[in-house]
Amino acid sequence: MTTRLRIAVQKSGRLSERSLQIIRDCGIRFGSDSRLLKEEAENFPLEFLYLRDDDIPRYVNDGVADIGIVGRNEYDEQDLPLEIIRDLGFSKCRLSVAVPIDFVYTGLASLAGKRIATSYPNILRKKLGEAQIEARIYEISGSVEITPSIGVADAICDLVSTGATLASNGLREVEAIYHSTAVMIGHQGLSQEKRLILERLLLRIDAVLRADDFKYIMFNVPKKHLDKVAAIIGGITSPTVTPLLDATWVAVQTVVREAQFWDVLEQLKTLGAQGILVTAIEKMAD
Ligand code: PRT
Ligand code: ZN
Repeated sequence: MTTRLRIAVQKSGRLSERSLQIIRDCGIRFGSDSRLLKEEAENFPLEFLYLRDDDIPRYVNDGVADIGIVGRNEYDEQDLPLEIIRDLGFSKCRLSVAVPIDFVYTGLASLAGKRIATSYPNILRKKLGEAQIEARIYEISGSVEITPSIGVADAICDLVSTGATLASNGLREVEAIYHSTAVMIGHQGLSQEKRLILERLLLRIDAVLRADDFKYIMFNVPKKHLDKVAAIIGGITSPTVTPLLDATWVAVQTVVREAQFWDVLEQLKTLGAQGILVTAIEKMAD
């Protein structure tokens, strides 16, 4: 029987689609039939387990799955001895304290002696402990945002992305205590065979993630500005420079970090760059 690496992915929810997309972008084919609990990839020794996100760290810890994709919040809340293999960067959110509009909040100390409802008691307890604040923490598994209005809690600590849910429940976000993204977690004692499969998978995942971080740009610029252009774009590798028919100009091709892209673009314009073309990169191996 061939050894397969088992990956636990959220069955249906905020993490599902992007988790599966990254694997698909790695050239791995599978059906992703959400009615299934388990399926095998067609062209890579990988097997999927589709589970509730809360269950993923435990399944990985128990060795039922070898690796899994969860929000870092879930990983830290459960505090199991697992390894974070990669930060995948998507599903960004924060765990924030929110209070009713009329609550006078001047800092975490305002929570002393209050009742705080949350689905993340361990992360909250740790944060309050560091600030030496004692409060009553109520663990609630869902609809945390309604607890102040029904008199169950004075404040809440919940995940936030846009903040719309808090606003529509008459709550004000006052302090982010924790930031999260989706992470790939792994069992610490993987067999040598599974480690090798994981390494093959990571080679692909890294190429996919790197590609997301960069843009490929091409432009023409007066040759006399080449030094300045090189200083601006920095590049992963030295830019490719091609002569043009007009000997006073050159064409340049390179990659730039997505985060710096707009700055770079503005600076290139001031150096007289023309015909700037920008394209997404599909894969980018080291
Ligand atoms: O069924 P299952 O147990 O698998 O799923 P779930 O309902 O427990 O989890 P799910 O799919 O809601 O979230 C999975 C993971 O997505 C979380 O553990 C976080 O890591 C991440 N994530 C990112 C979020 C959000 N953004 C988010 N906005 N998880 C929850 N929310 C909630 C938020 O608390 C609020 O109630 O979504 C609501 C909308 O948020 P706003 O701020 O945009 O209004
Ligand atoms: Zn869940």
